[in-house]
Amino acid sequence: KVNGAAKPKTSDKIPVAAHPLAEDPTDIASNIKYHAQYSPHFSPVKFEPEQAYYAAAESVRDRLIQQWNETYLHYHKVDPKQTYYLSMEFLQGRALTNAIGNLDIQDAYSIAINKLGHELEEITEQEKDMALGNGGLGRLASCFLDSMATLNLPAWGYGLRYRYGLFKQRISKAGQEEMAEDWLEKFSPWEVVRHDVVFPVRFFGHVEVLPTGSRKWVGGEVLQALAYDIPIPGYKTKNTNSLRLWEAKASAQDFNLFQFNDGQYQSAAELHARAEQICAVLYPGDATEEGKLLRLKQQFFLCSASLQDIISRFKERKDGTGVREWSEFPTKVAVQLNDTHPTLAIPELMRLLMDEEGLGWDEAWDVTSKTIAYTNHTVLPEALEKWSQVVMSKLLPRHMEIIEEIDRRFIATIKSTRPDLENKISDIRILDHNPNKPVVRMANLCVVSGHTVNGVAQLHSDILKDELFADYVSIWPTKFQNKTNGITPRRWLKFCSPELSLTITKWLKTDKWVTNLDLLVGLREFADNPELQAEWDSAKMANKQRLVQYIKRVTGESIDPNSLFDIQVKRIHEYKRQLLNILGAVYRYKKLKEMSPEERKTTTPRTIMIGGKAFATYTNAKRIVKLVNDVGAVVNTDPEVNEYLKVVFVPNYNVSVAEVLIPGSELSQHISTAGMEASGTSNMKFALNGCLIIGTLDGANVEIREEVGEDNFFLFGATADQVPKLRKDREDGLFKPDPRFEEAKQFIRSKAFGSYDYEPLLDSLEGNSGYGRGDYFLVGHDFPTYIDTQAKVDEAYKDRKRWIKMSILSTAGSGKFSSDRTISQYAKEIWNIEECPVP
Ligand code: B1N
Repeated sequence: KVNGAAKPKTSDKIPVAAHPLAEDPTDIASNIKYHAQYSPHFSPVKFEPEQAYYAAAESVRDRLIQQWNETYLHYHKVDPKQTYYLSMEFLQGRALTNAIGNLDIQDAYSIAINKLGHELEEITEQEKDMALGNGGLGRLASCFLDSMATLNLPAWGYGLRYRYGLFKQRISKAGQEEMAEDWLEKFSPWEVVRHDVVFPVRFFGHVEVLPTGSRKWVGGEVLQALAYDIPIPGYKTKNTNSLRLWEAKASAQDFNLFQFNDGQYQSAAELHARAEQICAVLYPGDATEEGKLLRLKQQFFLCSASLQDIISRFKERKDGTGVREWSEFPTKVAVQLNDTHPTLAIPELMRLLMDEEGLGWDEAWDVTSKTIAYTNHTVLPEALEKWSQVVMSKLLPRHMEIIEEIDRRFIATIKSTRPDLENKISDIRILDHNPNKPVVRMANLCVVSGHTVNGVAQLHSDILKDELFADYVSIWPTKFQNKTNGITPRRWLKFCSPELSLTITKWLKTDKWVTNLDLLVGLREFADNPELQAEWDSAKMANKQRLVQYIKRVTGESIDPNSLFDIQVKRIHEYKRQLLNILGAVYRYKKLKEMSPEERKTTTPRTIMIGGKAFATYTNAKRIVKLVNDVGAVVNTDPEVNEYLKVVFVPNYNVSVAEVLIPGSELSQHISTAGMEASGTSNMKFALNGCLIIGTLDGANVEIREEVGEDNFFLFGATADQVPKLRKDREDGLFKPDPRFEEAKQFIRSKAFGSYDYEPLLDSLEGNSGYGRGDYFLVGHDFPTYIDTQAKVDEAYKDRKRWIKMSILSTAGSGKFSSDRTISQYAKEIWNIEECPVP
């Protein structure tokens, strides 16, 4: 590596020139130099990896902009029906590797950057993750954007441009510490501000009745929503879609110069300060609702700005014959709500159509209900959004009126058409008039107003139909669908695991699997082939080595690449049961301690890696993080066992960390209490990368096991239909804990891992505490079969051939989990949109 003053001669010979669409590496290098010089962000003396990253990103952006403009103009001309994916979260990760890969300019860029004295891999490391999401729900939205562009679908993402995305996690003696993560600290080369795309968004105020009888929302405060666009390139296609992120602004008129000159600096810019708050931070709640006024403002801000934009595009693309019919709107627009967070799109579309465009209720309702569809991502009661009617009436008085009217009409219809449901009305109506705290139930509003409701894995969709939304199914039997989640094979295999990708391409004799993932089944016939097995083994080993380096760099820990790499990475939550994992590790450690040195030599060495962020106020989740770190500190420094077991907490788990961990994994844990994980998507990423899963019959695990074959899946634990009875037994004192479970807990209680007070955490696994009732997540029930199944894993790993075969079969069976498949199904079965390829 040669930086700064020591630049090699080749670099000096390359002319500085703008070649925005260069093919030749020297011309690309010229264009990169051009950006370093003429789009400067740093003083001119340096050209270190950081400067090289920004200049290279800007040169890649040149070509994206070309395709992007062509795409917009093409859609404008053809005027197809378009999908708008509304989401409070997008977890994009890094963009440079992805853009270079999707544009298929990897080789040329790699050479060009070498000519400038750098390594592509090194400069891509300079990019900060765009982490505008918490976990699976946000990452799913980003995988969907990649697939929509790759499938040439006219589809947009709409979100918020948070200043601070998900917090950065530091591990100290005390456990997890959170720090603000400033992804815009310098600037993002991937966003383009559209100064011509600005919409007013109102808060508070009141409703006025006009002489015509129509109603109008006036007063309050008005902020401006300004559009920032991020290009979303498809893989090997010209189509480049947009992720439009809104930023809140106050206008110059709102700046009180008089007050300012009078020295009242704060009140002079009051609205500016409030505008800044709206997009300041992403709510770090994953599955817990904070119920803050600011969050509701954020949600409305996203919905209002996006719908005004969608409506203005609908009007703009009229066919030259004059104003369009509003009844055409659902033939041009599909709006997908990513969970209930953007539910306010429903009353906002009604308001815009009635109060701004002059439609009557029935006409507006017809348009709205044919336009909007809703995806549910969780059945956890605490994550089902309920907003106080009092707060809603203050912040959004007109929307509250509209919601009341939707509720009233729904009840009237039920009363007249379904007398049998009369006694269910209080459960299924939208408003909950509980005198202590009257609320609006957002999921109910979505189900009543949307044309389609879907779950995100078969089991989850069945639970929605049979339990959560059962009464609605009897009203609208065809409204409910399943769309099993998926992941993009570009980021999650092709780009993050180049060696394995090359092996796959070689044996399938085609690289078409990248856009047709079902082709991976073709690997099955070679699963026993010793040549493929050897190549597979060495590709996996390359990924393991990369992971070894990474762990060394971020934790200082040396891990053995010949040990079994066992990984659990996801948000820390009691239902995801990281506690089961670490109790298993504690039990393993204790047994290793009890063995003779000879006996230890017969065991399968393991490196257990656990990573994930805990919501800042979720105390038990933070205790779990602390426990993993404390166990690691003891085990890893114990010379008797640390050849056979290491326990590593991987700090600050995010998308780019996942891109290193997942390819290097051999076993991954997806061990939630059955019925609680709606789908999971990292399970798909691991399986696709030839990693075996130990897991429960929960979420998409069920379908993964079906696809990879039950012999290639380490199954354990209670099933979803057994859970209610097991909980009841537990409450009734009928549960008899396995002695191994007691032993593991007792070992922690003995202070073997330090003096931190783990009593509250361990107590959540006992009698009548924890989540209200003791061991709500059934860690005790599932512990013995978990330990037995882990023993089977150890045995299987000793047989290298068998293990590699299982690994190949995991990849071979992962075709179904491409987000291309998921998105094609949404396009056909929910959105009714077609591809619109840019010529
Ligand atoms: O959505 C993912 C699923 O794969 C996961 O199983 C599911 O847990 C996740 C409130 C959520 N459900 N609900 C949320 C996120 C943020 C928030 O403020 C709830 N996330 C999921 C994709 O389908």
